[in-house]
Amino acid sequence: MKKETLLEMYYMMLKIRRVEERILEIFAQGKIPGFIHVSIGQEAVPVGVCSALRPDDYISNTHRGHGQALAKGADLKRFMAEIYGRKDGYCQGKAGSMHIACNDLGVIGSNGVVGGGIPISLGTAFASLYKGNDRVTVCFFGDGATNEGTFHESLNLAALWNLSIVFCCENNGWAEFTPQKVHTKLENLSVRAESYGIPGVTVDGNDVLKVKEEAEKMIARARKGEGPSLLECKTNRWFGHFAGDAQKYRSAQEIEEVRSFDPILKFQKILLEKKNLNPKDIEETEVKIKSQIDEAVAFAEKSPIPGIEGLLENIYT
Ligand SMILES: Cc1ncc(C[n+]2csc(CCOP(=O)(O)OP(=O)(O)O)c2C)c(N)n1
Repeated sequence: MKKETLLEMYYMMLKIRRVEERILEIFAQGKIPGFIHVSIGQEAVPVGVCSALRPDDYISNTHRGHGQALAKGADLKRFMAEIYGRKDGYCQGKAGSMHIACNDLGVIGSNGVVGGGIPISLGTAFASLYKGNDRVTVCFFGDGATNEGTFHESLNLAALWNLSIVFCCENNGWAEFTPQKVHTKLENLSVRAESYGIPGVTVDGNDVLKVKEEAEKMIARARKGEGPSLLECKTNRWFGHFAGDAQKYRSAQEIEEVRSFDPILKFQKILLEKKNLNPKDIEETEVKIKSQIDEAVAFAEKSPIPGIEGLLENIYT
C-alpha cells in the first residue's frame, strides 16, 4: 500500500476520534440538540471499509455513524453544522447526528430505527442493478441489528437478486445495555451469511489493515456482479450507548480493558515501526485536526438556526 494511503487512513481515524471527543464536550455544554452516539474505539471499521470504496459508491450509516459519514468524505464544516442542527448542515439542520445524510457523497442516511437502514440500502443496490452500473453499496449496522427481521429479510432478498452490496456489521459487543452473549447464542455473527447462501467473514475490527483487506475483496466481488457478502468487524465501544450513559452495567475493569485494543494506537505502532510516520508527523496531524475542528465548530455556531418557514422544504413523505 502506498505511504500516502496509509497516512490518509491514519489521519481519518484520528480525525474521527478527535471530532467525537469534541462533540461530547459540546454536547455536555448543552449546545447540541437531540441524542449523540459516539463510535470512539471503533474507528478502524469505517476507515478500513470506506478506504476501499470509490467516491461514487453508496453507504448507509447508523445512529452511531459519525465515523462512517466522515470516512466517506463528509465536509467537516457541513457535518458539524448538521450536528448542531443548523441551516448550513448537510440536511439543513433537520437530521442532526442520528439522521445525517450526504447526498453528494452517496451517504444515504443514518437511521434511528435499529436495522432500518438495511432494507433502504437494498434500494441503492437495486438502482445499480437496474441502471446497469457498477456502483457498490456498503450497509453498516451493529450486532444488535442482526436480530431484527429487516436484517434477515434484506440478506435473503439481496442474495436472491444478486445485489452489489456488502453488509458490514460493526460489532462493538453491545446493543444498548445488552451484551452480545445475552442477545444471541452465536459468537461470530458472520455465520448468519451461510443461511442466505452468501459469504461471511469475521475480522479483527480494531485492525484497520485487516478490515480494508477483507472489505476490498468483498467490494471487488460485488462490483463484478458476483453478489452480496457479510463482513463482521469485531471492535469495542469505549463509551456508553449514548452521550450521558455512565455505563453502570459494565465493570470498571472491562471499560479499562477495551481501551487496550485502541485501533489508532495499534495502527500508529505499525506505521512508526515501518517508518511511514515519525513522532513529529503525529504532532503535526494533531495540530492540523484541531484547527480543522475549531474552524468547523466556529462555522456551525455562526450558522443560523433553521426557521419555521423551511419546515416542509426538502421533506419527502
Ligand atoms: C427498531 C428499534 N428497536 C429498538 C430501538 C432502541 N435502540 C436504539 S439503539 C439500540 C441498540 C442497537 O445496537 P446495535 O445494533 O448493536 O448498534 P450499536 O448501538 O451498538 O452501535 C436499541 C435497541 C430502536 N431505536 N429501534
